Parts: sequence; C-alpha cells; structure tokens
Amino acid sequence: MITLSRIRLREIRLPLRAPFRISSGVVSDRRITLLELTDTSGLTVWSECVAGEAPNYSPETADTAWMAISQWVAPRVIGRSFAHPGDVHDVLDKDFRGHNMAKAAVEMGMWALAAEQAGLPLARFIGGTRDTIATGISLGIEQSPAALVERARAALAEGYRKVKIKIMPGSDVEFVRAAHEELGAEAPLMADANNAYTLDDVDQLAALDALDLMMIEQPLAWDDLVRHAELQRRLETPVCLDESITSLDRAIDMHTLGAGRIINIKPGRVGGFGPSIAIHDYCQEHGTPVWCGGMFESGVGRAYNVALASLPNFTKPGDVSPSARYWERDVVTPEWTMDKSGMVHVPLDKPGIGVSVDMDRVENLTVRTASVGSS
Ligand code: OSB
Ligand code: MG
Repeated sequence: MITLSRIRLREIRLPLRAPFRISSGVVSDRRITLLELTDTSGLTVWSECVAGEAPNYSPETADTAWMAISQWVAPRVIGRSFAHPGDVHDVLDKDFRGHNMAKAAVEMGMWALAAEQAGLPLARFIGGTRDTIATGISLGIEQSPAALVERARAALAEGYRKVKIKIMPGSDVEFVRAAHEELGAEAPLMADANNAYTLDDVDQLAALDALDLMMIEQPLAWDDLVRHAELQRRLETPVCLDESITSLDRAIDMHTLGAGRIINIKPGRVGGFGPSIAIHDYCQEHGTPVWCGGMFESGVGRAYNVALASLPNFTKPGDVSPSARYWERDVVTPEWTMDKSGMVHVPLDKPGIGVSVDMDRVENLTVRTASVGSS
C-alpha cells in the first residue's frame, strides 16, 4: 500500500552551462521544482517536475505546475491508499484536465516509493530489462553550419550514439547537410523542429530525405496529428512525434492515422510512468520504436528517465545525456555519467531511483518552498 502523508515542493534555479536555443525559445536558467513525497511510514523519495519557464513547449510552466500540484494534485492523493502506483494516474485524471507535468511529478514519485517499499531499483520495479541506456545528445540551434558541425563532431567523439540537431526555417537543410557531409553518411543524425513548420514547407522538409536522418521530430504544430499524417505520406524519413503525444490515446491515434513512425516518450508530457509504460507497451505490440526524450532534467528527473528507458522497446538512443552536458554540478550523487561507448549505466545496486540528493547544494539553490499535508 502507498499512502502519502506529505508532499514538499521546492523550486531551485539551476543555470545551464550554455544557453540552449530551439525554434520555440531559448533557455539558460532552469527553474526546476523538486518534490519530496513522504508516506505514512516515514519513507521519503524525491521527484521532479519538468515544466518549463515559458509555455512554449506545452501549456504548462513552472508556475502553473506549482499551483496545480499544491491546489489539486497533492490534496487528491494525500491520505488516499493505493495498492499499486499504476492506479494513481486514473485518479489524477478523473475530471481534471491537462496539467500532465504536475500530475507526473507526483505519480512518478509514487512509483519510486513503491519500488523502495518492494526493495527494488525503480528500473526493475517497472519491468526494465536493460543494464545500460544508449545515449544521444540534443544540440541547440547554432550560429552557422560550421559551428554545428564542430559540436556534433565533438559529441560523436565523446561516444554519443545519436546527435539530434534542432532546426527552424533559415537554420535547417544547410546545417543538417553540413553535418551529414562532414561527419559521414553513417553518422547517426536526426533533426527536431519543435513545431516550426507548416504543410506549406513540405519541399523544405522533403529536402532532408536525402540526408539519411534517423527521423524528423515534431515538424508541425504541437497539437496536430492530421497534418503530420499528410506530411508523413510525403516523406521517406520517419516522423517522430514529441509534443503531440500527450496520452496513450494520442499514441494510438498516431498509429491509426499514420501521423508518425516513432515516439519520443517524456514521462512528464504524458502524465507519468503509468501512461509512459502503456504507450511503450502499445508501441511494442505495433512495431513502433520509442526512445526517451529529455527536458533538461536535474539528476533527480534523469533518474526516472534512465529507469524508464530500461524498458525493452526503448530501442533508439535517448536524450539522457550525463550531468556534465548540462550543469557545472548536478544536485545528485553520484552524478550521471556516460561511458566511452555512449552508454549510461542503470543504477541497480540499491532500491529506488539510485541516486541521492545533495542536500547542501539543493538548499543553496532553493528559491521557494511549500508543503501540503502533515508529518
Ligand atoms: O523538444 O526534445 C525537445 C528540451 C526542452 C524542451 C524540449 C526539448 C528539449 C530537448 C533537450 O531536446 C533534451 C535533453 O534534455 O537533453
Ligand atoms: Mg522534441
């Protein structure tokens, strides 16, 4: 039984090593909400809310998620007993629209609590079978094709197994072609447009077909499936959906409509591990590969992504780069590292998420706290 007695919220500010530009905005200082969930036996776990600073990826932000967690999500689960964490999502979704990232932060923490209660690493508790996770890097929009080529070259030399290139009109075919030509036809490249195109741009997108990309991520509008289906019919390169897949139903719709051939699963975007696992299982049954995306998580959120990516149908490298790609210093020990062959190791040596929070560092970075429930 999982019964929460308290949820503590804490916002930290964590500066990225370098600002990151995507078609829909730029981020340099991450505002991250960390949660401490305590159950009635006194067990505490950490989780993370991945909502961004501005509503340019999804409608949620750090501020809306803070409000949603304190006013609606926490009161709904505190004091209520769950036989299994897989039951939490439906309770949070009943007559409560949206706010997936707020819901996910709590729902995922409850999976970690259940794993701790069971004495299992989170990855094994959810059915993960991998010991190592193939890792990719997501590169922001650079000033010039040459600057992009250098960053991509360095990433491949570090061992990354996939290089994702952010694109937008004006920084697309020329940039990706430079990488393809300079790094070789075998280089594992893909592009992510974060909704920067419309069907009027089909020719521009079709020009990417010649560059052997693993996939093109989310070229069209964030909430669109119908036009992605039209686009996929006109492209050879597989379309991968990110923003558009907010639930299992949207994954089924994608498959039914032919709106894409690959899914980037981010547990925050779909409302937690329950829906993530359901999408994973559905895609596995239908021959659709999935991989784990990232939202510039701190080491806490990263632990959940690594656990999720250990499920068997996560067959493409994930955006689960090591701590040093993002931060001068992460908030967890040990920090997340990647070996020379581009693999992140799944922590299997202790129950739960597998990393500890560096309390001094977190205290220093904290800008506000709140608490719901009682000790
Ligand atoms: O589209 O995948 C995306 C970061 C913030 C918002 C959206 C996206 C991203 C990334 C970064 O690509 C991936 C990472 O965390 O390394
Ligand atoms: Mg994306």
